[in-house]
Amino acid sequence: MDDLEFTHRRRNPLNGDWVLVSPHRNNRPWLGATEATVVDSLPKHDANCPLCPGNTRANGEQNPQYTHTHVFTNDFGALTEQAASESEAEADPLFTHQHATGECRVICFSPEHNKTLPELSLDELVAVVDTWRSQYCELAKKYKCIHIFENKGTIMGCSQPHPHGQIWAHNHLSTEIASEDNSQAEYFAKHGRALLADYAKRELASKTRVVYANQHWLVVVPFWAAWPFETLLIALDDVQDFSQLDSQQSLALAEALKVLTTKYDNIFNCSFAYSMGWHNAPVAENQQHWRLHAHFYPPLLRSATVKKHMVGYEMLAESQRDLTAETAAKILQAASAEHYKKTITKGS
Ligand code: H2U
Ligand code: ZN
Repeated sequence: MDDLEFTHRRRNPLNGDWVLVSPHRNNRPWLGATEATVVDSLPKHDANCPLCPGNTRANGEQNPQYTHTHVFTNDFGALTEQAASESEAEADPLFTHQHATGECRVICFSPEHNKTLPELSLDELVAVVDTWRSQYCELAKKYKCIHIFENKGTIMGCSQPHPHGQIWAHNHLSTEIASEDNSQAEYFAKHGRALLADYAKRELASKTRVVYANQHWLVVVPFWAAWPFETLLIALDDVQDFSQLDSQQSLALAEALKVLTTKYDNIFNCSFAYSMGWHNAPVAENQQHWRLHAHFYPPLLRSATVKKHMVGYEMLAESQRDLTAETAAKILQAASAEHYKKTITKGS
């Protein structure tokens, strides 16, 4: 693919979006992280944190003395179980609207205020995966579309440093899930195979963009990545949602999460901000076209503070990037799988 050295566009087969890639602008050889190490000095327990064990939240409720993960209903949830009215939504072509009901929850990943995902032990990460799984199973009885995600870092609008994620579950299909569902169903109808199964195979064969792989999971900088260090975490087995994961797949997922989030932190020796989230198949019969996957969208570009701004052309036209997916993958491949904080402790 020599023509990829010149400005070109790449298409995201999951949602149909295009990204403009300008490799001539920023693919200088990477010299490794030149950043000073950023060490945050957060306490293990913060009396003012609404997510720490034993503390009181905004609604006056007290958190239990939890020891692994803790899930509670978001006190300021964007979705509620009650619809505004019983009347049918109007289908006005210019003022179209529909009722939206659902539930929003918060998941504390650890009782320790100052730990992030890469700093959790494998067992603690398995507990996070198991919580995602049990929450999915419970909510799938009631809702069609279950978004499990994490906003990490103030740069991404995350309000609390305490390690946590969120769940928004609802009955309508969100825009992104609807378009990924259509694309994967179309691909399956045409080729008789799942789009992401084929994609994972091709990436594993070429290795160019592969960041990490184990028996059950693949981490790749997708060919169509829009964010500088965007990755896609794909289940290698024929699974469509969290309810299907067995203990081996869950353990392997914990391992993949540990390596990926550690590598992220090691790029700029800082706690690497991102929004990540799971794309489960919509709850329905016959979802063989779908493959369970997660997207990681980190905003940092050049340092612990210099982020990629999705403005101007991106807002008005389509995403644009200078750093190619292949260069980003090389940087992630070269990043150590041992967390920089551990290296400091050892070295001092
Ligand atoms: P972020 O992941 O964007 O930081 O959101 C944390 C969520 O925690 C946010 O949605 C909820 C906020 O509504 N929250 C509570 O439900 N209760 C609290 O006491 C504080 C934060
Ligand atoms: Zn806390």
